[in-house]
Amino acid sequence: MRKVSVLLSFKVLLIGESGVGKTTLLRTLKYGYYTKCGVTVGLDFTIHYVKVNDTTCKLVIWDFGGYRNFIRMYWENPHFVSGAHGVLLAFDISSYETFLALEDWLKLVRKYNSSDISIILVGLKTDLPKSVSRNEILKFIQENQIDDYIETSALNMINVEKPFERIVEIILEKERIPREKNVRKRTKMIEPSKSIAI
Ligand SMILES: Nc1nc2c(ncn2[C@@H]2O[C@H](COP(=O)(O)OP(=O)(O)O)[C@@H](O)[C@H]2O)c(=O)[nH]1
Ligand SMILES: [Mg+2]
Repeated sequence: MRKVSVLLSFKVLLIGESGVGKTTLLRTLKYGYYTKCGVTVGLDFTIHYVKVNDTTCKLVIWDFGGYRNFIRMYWENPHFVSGAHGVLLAFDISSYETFLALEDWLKLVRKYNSSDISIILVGLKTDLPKSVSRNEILKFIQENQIDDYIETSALNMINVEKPFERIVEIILEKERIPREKNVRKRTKMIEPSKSIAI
């Protein structure tokens, strides 16, 4: 039987306050073990591949430095956040401030992307004592049309790959559902960049 494997490319934003553990999560994903890393200055990119059934998806993950002066830069240069297919909205489960700051990050994402953009809330550092209650997290998810919630600990290697696999599943699922007429099209549509006949 002839099978076709298609490589799809998605722009995924990894955003949230500085110090919540975004870059560490990416490095743990890449190397397979927990490593410490330096502060992200401006913006970093990581490529990661996820296979769903016969489809290989290439994630171009934009890892945002979370310092306030960088945030101003993102607001002033919409191309940083626009045209995204998915968002991993990250906070540190042991820091209530980083949870409160999610609203600002969400505003930035929503302003420059289509209303049906796929968003996963990611609670990082679950090895530490929790400062955010389950109810507050559920309320945030419901009020902000978040597609899923995943807790991870890079330190304990818990759910390191899951947010990246799940965002692909959600993006693909949304693409299958016909768009409502009034939903604005994404700046960049998903395009098959390669077809391989096996
Ligand atoms: N306890 C704990 N600390 C973590 C974890 N992930 C990252 N860190 C620490 O949190 C700090 C900030 O991490 P970093 O990845 O630079 O955060 P970013 O600014 O969001 O990219 C570093 O000292 C990391 O070692 C985790 O899963 N558990
Ligand atoms: Mg970083």
